[in-house]
Amino acid sequence: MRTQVAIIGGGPSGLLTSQILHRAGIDTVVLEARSRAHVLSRIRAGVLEWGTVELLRRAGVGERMDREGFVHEGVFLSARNAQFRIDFVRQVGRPVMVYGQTEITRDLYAARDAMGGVVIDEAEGVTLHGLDGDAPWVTYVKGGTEHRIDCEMVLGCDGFHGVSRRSIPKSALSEYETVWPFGWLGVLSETPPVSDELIYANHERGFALCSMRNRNLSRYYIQCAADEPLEKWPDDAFWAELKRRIPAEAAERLVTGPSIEKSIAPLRSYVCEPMRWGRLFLAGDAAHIVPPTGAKGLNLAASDVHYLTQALIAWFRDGEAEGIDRYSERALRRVWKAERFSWWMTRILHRFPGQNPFEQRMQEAELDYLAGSAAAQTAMAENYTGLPF
Ligand code: RFL
Ligand code: PHB
Repeated sequence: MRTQVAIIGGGPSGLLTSQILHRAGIDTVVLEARSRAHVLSRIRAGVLEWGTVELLRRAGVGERMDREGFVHEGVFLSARNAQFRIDFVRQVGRPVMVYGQTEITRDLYAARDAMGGVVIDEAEGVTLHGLDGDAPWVTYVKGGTEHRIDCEMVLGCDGFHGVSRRSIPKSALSEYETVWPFGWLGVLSETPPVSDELIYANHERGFALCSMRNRNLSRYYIQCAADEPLEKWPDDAFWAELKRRIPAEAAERLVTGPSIEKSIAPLRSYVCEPMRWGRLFLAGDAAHIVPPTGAKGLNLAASDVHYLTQALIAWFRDGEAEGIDRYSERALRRVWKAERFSWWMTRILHRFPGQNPFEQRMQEAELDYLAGSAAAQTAMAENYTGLPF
């Protein structure tokens, strides 16, 4: 098989890239290791920056999001000495959209199918070849047979554990990483959300977050130990712990019910530089990971896709190399700022093992400052709703 662009990974980064390139007349093949049912059952991100919303609309996949998504003009933060709302629209003139990653992936698959896009699922043993030349190729096994795709570019959109980043020689990469000393226990339940807007809570027993997917689907998280067994958290224990950590009036209102999904996610900050090696370009979680506190992971994937598709369109249409040559530098400037914001949100909201009273007071002062300063709220709102592409 031959294509212009081989895309490794059929998550949001890979599908959105394929969709935008196809609309620009560029031929792509997407190789996904898992089944479509598996990809569509993942429960992940929920908050979209306004730039992500606009990118999805431009890609022709915004219709259901605009109909079913929820525009949030602000967010609540709660801590012992401060409980307050940050009004995004007042501070920076733009809201965010609450619309699940699961739904975006579904919309992207439907759009790819409608345009006759090629997405090969259950592709095993994907291997990248000839990345340092100008005629790379990719091999994979499907149904016991090995296949080969010749292409001009390879895009690594295969997440943190994918094969793409590992195909770059270690000596060509710089990696920066912090593993946080806790995880998030997440629960999805078919209950009405406790609040119209998200609540991020700093509590002495640990962080908690109230989020949502729709009017009858809630998503809640509590900080837990990264290596805790899930069996430690039957539904009753989860709800009881969540109630302790969120503001009292929210705890009173909280409607509980059986969990329909429950999982523990470790928290990591990670960046790999550069995001390009020869004919291989990395995008999304393949190149960087943020802790979920700032709701930046999917949004960073979207901004990478924006820079990368613009660069590839200029290259394929006009033979213009400036965009692909500067892709890594452009994307990384935004990546590092989102890393900083996610790191800051994580630091001010969680309980750290061995946190001493001074550090505790620093956290309280950060939150108190944020509660009382329009300047601090503007900075928070500017980052949360998304820095410009
Ligand atoms: P994905 O979604 O991991 O997709 C990569 C795809 O590549 C496939 N793959 C391979 N395919 C072929 N060959 C191989 N060797 C392969 N290896 C892997 C995988 O099967 C998969 O289908 O990466 P992508 O597309 O870059 O998208 C990134 C986002 O998924 C991620 O950043 C977000 O989910 C992060 N995130 C959040 N981001 C936000 O912007 N807002 C949020 O509110 C938010 N909340 C979250 C989150 C992530 C979470 N978890 C569980 C990690 C909440 C949680 C709990
Ligand atoms: C979610 O709804 O899953 C969600 C929302 C905000 C975050 C992280 C996750 O910061």
